[in-house]
Amino acid sequence: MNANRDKNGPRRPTGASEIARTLRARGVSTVFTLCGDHTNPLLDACDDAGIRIVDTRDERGAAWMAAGWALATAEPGVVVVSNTPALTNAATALADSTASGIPVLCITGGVGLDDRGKGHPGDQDQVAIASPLAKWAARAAQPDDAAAFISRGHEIALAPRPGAVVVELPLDVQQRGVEPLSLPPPRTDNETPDVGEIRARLSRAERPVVIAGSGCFWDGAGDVLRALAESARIPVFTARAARGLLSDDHELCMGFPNLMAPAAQMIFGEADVAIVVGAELDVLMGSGAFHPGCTLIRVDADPGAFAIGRRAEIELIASPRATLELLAAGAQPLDTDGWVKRLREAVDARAAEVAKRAQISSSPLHPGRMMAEVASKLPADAIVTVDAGELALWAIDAIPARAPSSFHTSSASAMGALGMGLPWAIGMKAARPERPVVALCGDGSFGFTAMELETSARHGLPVGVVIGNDGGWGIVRHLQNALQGRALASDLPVAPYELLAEFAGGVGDRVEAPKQLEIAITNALVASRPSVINAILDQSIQHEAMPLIAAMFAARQEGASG
Ligand SMILES: Cc1ncc(C[n+]2csc(CCOP(=O)(O)OP(=O)(O)O)c2C)c(N)n1
Ligand SMILES: [Mg+2]
Repeated sequence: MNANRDKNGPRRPTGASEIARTLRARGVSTVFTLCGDHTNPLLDACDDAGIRIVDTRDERGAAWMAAGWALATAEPGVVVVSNTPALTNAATALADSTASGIPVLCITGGVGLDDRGKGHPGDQDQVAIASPLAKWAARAAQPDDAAAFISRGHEIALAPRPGAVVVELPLDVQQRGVEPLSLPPPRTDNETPDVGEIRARLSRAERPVVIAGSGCFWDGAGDVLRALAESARIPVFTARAARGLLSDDHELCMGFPNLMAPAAQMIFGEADVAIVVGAELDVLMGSGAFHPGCTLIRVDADPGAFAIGRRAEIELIASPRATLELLAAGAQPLDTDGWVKRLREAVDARAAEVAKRAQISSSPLHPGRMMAEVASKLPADAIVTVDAGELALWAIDAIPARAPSSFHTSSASAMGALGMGLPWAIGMKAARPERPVVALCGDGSFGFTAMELETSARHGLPVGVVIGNDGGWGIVRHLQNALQGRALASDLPVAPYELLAEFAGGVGDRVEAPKQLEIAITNALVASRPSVINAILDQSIQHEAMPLIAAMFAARQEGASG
């Protein structure tokens, strides 16, 4: 118990209580944590301030839950970890959030400043450890300044380009008495972007396209994106955190601009004006491989985005929301009916191909049938995370994004890390309890953070986990076989993962046939406890993109040895 609380009369503010008050004032309602002696005062103060504490089983899980919270709300997620080993555990999730542009504020405790250099456990330089992983890492050494550091950290995490911020709070900084903090909110620059040149180019366009990326999500630009698309009749692709900002069901939405999708190949080969807003032109999007005749226009609040991919003719450093709003306001309908129709046909033809997988009735399950079954049961507001290698290819094909913040895949994260599917899902459920949340995991990926099932049960944050169990690190195994002629260190047992649900107080099912999966998924979507559906897959099936991926690796191998 807080020593200050025992005394009668008003409590004296401490570093910890001012931080908790500041977090609350900034709208933070939930923190994810795993306890430790060096954060007790802060957790105590958070509870006193009415902040919900979701305690987890591993700091990696906690930090990924904070990232999930961010992806569901467009606000920074907050994670509190105890000290050096807790920070290093969280490191993968923090690094992944920074790399993927997801705002997370990580507060780490630390040995008291007076105790430094005396051999206390955890007395390492956490700022040095965090610096390469974080957008900003700092130690709050003065109790009176500590809340200001946290406030600043919260702001920096969300500012373009978002990322993880780490603030170390030594124990004594949390405990000492302080003067209450009063911080004026920073002024925002409301300068109006100059969109004259973009408007002029757009007015002459015959085959325009907009690619909206994560920057549109963080900037709350969904409504203006839709307004521009509809008023100017421009087809739109959505990438990463922007998936679902314009529903995949909308006639002008062409889905994710994945280089392998026929509609994406059409825009790279034929678009005459491409406006890329808040999106990074990474390798999944062919690094923005538009043909030379296409005028590429890039808009981003962070000019760093322009450094990756094809150079643009026009680069505008501006808020995606403000820019799209201005473009929508002055937009005239373009004569794009033929262009939209051709793209639509390409999208629909591909969807029809994928839909055929719903007819495959073999057992063990075909991964395409598994995805078809899941997709057919998901309500439009469901949130899906995908955590796997090859399984993600099947998921990207089949699972539509019909609402903002509804589809998140680890393989689209900038690090390509595994293990976030379940913790992301739990963080999202904490933020959006009214929406069904499903994590689609590979059997390998699930293992990294499976213990968080217990967190999900204990905190009443039920998520459905569907494991595509191919008894292995499937995508690696397929590539090893293709490139080296044998698999090595990539087999796993076809383990009874459904039993883990029971241990955690949830519901487990092992399914091998489509009908069983249909029943299990229907139940999982309405369950009040976590569910684990262990879907046993036919290991002989490989996704049709695998030979292409293998050829890419083979070409690189040749290049390296040639
Ligand atoms: C943290 C981490 N470790 C290792 C890898 C390398 N890796 C990429 S895909 C993959 C296999 C994933 O297996 P699984 O989750 O079972 O999905 P599957 O490919 O079988 O569908 C591995 C090990 C990684 N991306 N991230
Ligand atoms: Mg697997």
